[in-house]
Amino acid sequence: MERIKKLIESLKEKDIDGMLISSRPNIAYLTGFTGDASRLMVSEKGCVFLTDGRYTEQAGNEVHDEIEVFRWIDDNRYGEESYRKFIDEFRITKLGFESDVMTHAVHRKFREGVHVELVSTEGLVESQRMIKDENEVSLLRTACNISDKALELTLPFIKEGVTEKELAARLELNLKMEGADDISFKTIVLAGKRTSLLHGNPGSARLSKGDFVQFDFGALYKGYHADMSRTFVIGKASGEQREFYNVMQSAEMKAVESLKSGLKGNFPDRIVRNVIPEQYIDNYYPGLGHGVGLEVHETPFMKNTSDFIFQAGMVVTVEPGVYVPGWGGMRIEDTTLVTQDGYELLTHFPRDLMEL
Ligand SMILES: [Mn+2]
Repeated sequence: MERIKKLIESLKEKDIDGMLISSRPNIAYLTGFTGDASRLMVSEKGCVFLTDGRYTEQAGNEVHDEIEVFRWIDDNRYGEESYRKFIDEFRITKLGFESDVMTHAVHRKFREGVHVELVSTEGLVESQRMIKDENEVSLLRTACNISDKALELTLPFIKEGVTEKELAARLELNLKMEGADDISFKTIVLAGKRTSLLHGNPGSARLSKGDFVQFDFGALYKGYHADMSRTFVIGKASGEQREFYNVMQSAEMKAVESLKSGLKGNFPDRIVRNVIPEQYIDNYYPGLGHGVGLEVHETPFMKNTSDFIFQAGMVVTVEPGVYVPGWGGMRIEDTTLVTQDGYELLTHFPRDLMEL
């Protein structure tokens, strides 16, 4: 309930006396609920969790005791009656909503049927979620450990003749066998020239000697996402590949090592731009990293225009990448905890070039 109290404080500052939460990760963060198709209404006078018949029992078990669990009137998720009942009961006059989540259609229905002043808000819960507490860090640590272990178990299968799809399947099996509840996001395995695709889908082409092979993946553990990338070479690396790899490895480590509480959000990007040689700089992808937690991509986002300030407890990815269309690309990515004096890497898989 500490988290809801904090949210109510930030609502007061905006002169809002209630808020409707529709975002699934925000609801999970505030209530402990792990399902979907639900809404949460918070106010100082009471909080209600609205859901349908599929989730009432689960919500009864998971949602904090102080929050009433209520099944939609007539099972109508967007019907006004359920909301009106609690807006009246909690005497809400100004209801905040998440402007980047609520659809235009639902907003219109509310405006017509609920008769309360609707106030657009953005990022209120997300900004709380930026700073992870001890329990969240420990869940992220587990998700990252599973990811490290799964990649290690996949190493013997990474060789000439295997396909990207087969490697993705093998890695996903290993993630689950090591205890992941699910994969964190669609596994990316790309080889050869296809490595320039950044987020391409694994295909059926067979790996050949001399290919770069890029992995970007993670474990989902109790709602928390790991996110990491590694690039290998099949057989012997060429001089050019080795040089390119070393530059990208050094860019990543220098950016990671710069992290600490109080630093401005665009600083690691400046470091990376200083490490990457002139010839590659036009192919540097400017999204250097992102927050990671209940969502695989969440605030803060690290790029050259970021003006947030790093704070202890933020967990971010660092993933400088260079992608040359028709030639290939690579990134090394780690999930990293920002601390008071520096950083702690949560993913540990070796970063030195591996020729497999
Ligand atoms: Mn990432």
